[in-house]
Amino acid sequence: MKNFDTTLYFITDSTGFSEEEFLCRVEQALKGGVTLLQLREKNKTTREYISLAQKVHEITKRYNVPLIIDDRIDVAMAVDAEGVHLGQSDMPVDIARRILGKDKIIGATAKTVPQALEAYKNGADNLGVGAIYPTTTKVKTVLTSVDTLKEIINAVPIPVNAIGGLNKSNMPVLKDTGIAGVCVVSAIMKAENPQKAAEEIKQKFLSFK
Ligand code: TZP
Ligand code: MG
Repeated sequence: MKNFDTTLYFITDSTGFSEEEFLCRVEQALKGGVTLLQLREKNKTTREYISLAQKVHEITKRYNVPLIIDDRIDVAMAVDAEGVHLGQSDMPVDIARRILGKDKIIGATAKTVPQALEAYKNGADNLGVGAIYPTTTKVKTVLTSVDTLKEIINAVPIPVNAIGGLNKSNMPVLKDTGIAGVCVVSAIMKAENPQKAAEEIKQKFLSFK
């Protein structure tokens, strides 16, 4: 049985950071209590993506936190990451499951109940739903209402993380939704102190969960 904790799901964005600064921030976030970490790179070559993923994996392993690779099952396999996250234009979940096997974590993006049900039926372990708020992170997305989020949570038995513009101040919107965890990029990545930011976001989430 796969055992992973979706409470504080941190998605990285290396844009604007030197590799050294990026890796340092990743480690600080892990020190702050991140429970699941996704490496998300949109502009790297395959070789660059693998190289960075290897370095990030060395760090996440020390903190016993699963490493999830965004979009790319080849990169995930190359570095023996613990899982992948697949969007609606990425490899279909059932095919990824066939290739990766039952032990890897496969997460999927869902913006509607039918998408959530399909991902679950095809073998997804967890879902990311959003954007709940407008985001400054570079992503093609539309807003998902909290009502739709609740419908998705009620429709599938797998953990759902909310994503998009979330920070410690606006997170209470997730109260009473049944959400399994919060997913953030900039609230940790761009924080003055990523460790403190992670600690505070986690504490806030657990205070109303
Ligand atoms: N998918 C929907 S919103 C988003 C992704 C990858 C980005 C969220 O970033 P932030 O900085 O936490 O708003
Ligand atoms: Mg994707």
